[in-house]
Amino acid sequence: MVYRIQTLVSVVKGSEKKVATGSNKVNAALFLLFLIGSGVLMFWYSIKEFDTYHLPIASEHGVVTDNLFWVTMAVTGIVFIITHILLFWFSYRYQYKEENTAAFYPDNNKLEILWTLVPAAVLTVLVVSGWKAWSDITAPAPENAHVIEVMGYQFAWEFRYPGKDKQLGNYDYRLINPTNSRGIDFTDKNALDDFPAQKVVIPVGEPVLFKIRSRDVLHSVFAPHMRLKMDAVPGMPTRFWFVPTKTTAQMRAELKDDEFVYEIACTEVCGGGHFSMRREIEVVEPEEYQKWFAEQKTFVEMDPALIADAPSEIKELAQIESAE
Ligand SMILES: [Cu+2]
Repeated sequence: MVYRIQTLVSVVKGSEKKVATGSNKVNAALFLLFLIGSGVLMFWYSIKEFDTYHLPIASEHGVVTDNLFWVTMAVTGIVFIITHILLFWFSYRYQYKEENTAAFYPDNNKLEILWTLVPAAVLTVLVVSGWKAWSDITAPAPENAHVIEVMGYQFAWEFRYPGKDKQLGNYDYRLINPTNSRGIDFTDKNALDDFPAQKVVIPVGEPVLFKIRSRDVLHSVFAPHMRLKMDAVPGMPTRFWFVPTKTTAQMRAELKDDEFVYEIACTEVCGGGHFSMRREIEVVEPEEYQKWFAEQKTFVEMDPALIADAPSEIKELAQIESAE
């Protein structure tokens, strides 16, 4: 600081006219080199990895989110490119030279109005269209939606289907124990036909509602092909509904990849095993879904001890249901 003041004072006095012009030239050239180098790298990488960040869409609302994404990308991308070319080019073009003198340019109202109103208008359009799309996507699910509970914990997802009654049984964290990892209340008759699943199986073309919760810390459900992403928050159930548009088989044919599966990942860093929170979604034809649904075993069928302490009418109900 003191050195800078000394230098400036001596420049004003005229005693030290010579500022290091050599390092200025090098800096100016580096600015230009950085602009060209990073520009080339950015375009090269974006094009090379296009297929890994632009996955085919497999849900109805996915088309809307992708359109929004690309419109936003185009607007902000063009502005980004223009401003950065100018930023680095000006640093080069107007590098220090002894013969240059600074111009005094107090203000320009027209220009200021222009660069305030244009971005304000563009951002308003982006924000309002995004808000509209988001309120459509997060509107209440249709009555006939297939409900699936998605519970995150360190470190996996657990899925629960409501069974024939289409009603998930209640749960309470105080009921969680080694045989009841989800804390399901088996004194609630709605829980009697609930069943677990290792992967999410859903019918194509029909609405699906994920009821999302967490057992411990923050997690986030992420199904990239479905353009689905929703946090799992302990103590605060969240939800997301969507309509899958392509079966796993159709997507395999489209991608010419027989191993393809839709994935669910956790997209909230939640601890050491975060990476392992991978599960599959299998999208099938509605008939196949009905068949699969009917074949599943309920929690109580798999472990009758779960209702050992339940009232006698619950036990009777369970017997009637398993006899059906
Ligand atoms: Cu997680």
